[in-house]
Amino acid sequence: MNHTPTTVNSYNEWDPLEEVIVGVVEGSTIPQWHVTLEATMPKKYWSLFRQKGGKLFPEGQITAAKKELDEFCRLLESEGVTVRRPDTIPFNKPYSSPEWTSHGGLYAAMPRDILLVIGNEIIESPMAWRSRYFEIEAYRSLLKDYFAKGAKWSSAPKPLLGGKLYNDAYGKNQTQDKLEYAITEHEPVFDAADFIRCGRDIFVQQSNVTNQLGIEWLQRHLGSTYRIHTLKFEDKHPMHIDATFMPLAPGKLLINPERVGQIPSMFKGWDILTAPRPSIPGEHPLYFTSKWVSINVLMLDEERVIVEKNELPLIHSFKSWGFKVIPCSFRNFNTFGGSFHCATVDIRRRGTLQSYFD
Ligand code: DAV
Repeated sequence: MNHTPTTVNSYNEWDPLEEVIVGVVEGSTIPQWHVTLEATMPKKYWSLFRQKGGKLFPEGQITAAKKELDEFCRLLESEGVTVRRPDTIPFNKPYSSPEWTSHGGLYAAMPRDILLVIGNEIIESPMAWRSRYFEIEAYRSLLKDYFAKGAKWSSAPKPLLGGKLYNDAYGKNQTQDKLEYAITEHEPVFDAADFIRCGRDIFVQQSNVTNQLGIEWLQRHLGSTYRIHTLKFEDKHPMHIDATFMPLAPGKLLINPERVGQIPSMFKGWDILTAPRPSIPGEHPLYFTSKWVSINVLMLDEERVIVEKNELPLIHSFKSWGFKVIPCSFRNFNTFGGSFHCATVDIRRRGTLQSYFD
């Protein structure tokens, strides 16, 4: 077997990007209604999830998003990045476990949610949504290929997603000062997108898909080489850190001003880049996120950043902070719940494990 230690190699969000997985949107299915959606999804679309869970998203929206994704892939390739795609599978098929059933899955549009790359290791996340239980299927051929080429391939303990994992009382007694979550500590769960990597230091938020046991599992799995820091934000519906807190390069931290109050003391001395308000129009459908998906950008290295073409205030800010902006159309993809960071997972960045906080 040909073991190339450099096949999978990524420690942070900014070393020069050499290879990336970009999601696919074909087969995207409306997730079935569940308390974990109640805790995170825009109210405007609750009735859609309730009524149409298990059915494909409208074809026109899928086609428009696919066009942008394909264009994004061409852009990455023109910047010298190798692009790999997951398999296209239909997610509108029901399945069940001994305890529960799901009308269908979700999609393979957001590799950042499901795969966590730390160094030469790819970790499959134990995701909390029942509609994402078999999502990994779309990535298995890629994972087998990376494994054959020498990558370390792991999976967190397979969660059972039974009733005890969920907080059925969610929303019924929420008070101003105490944040409650839709999930309990019954078993470890996390989405990879609640973690953001800065070399030896990894930052995470506890959320409606990531519990303390999931965070503890990852810390013990990675061992003392890495330090996982749990951060708290002013976000009543947390799910995924990457529209809130985005370390972009050594010494440069992009923040969502509505959610980040106190800057963690470790970031003393860093430039704190306060994102301008998103400019996405109110009528544009965003089934899964807030408008702050605007700051879900992808770094190609410490300078080049891919930003949605219509986010003019953000583009202006990035330029004034000294970045080289690469604009790309992605509004129709945003509809499905993410932007350039969510739609990708870095497989290889040219760099080594370092500490940025000593
Ligand atoms: O609405 O801020 C966006 C992140 C999606 N992965 C939000 C969540």
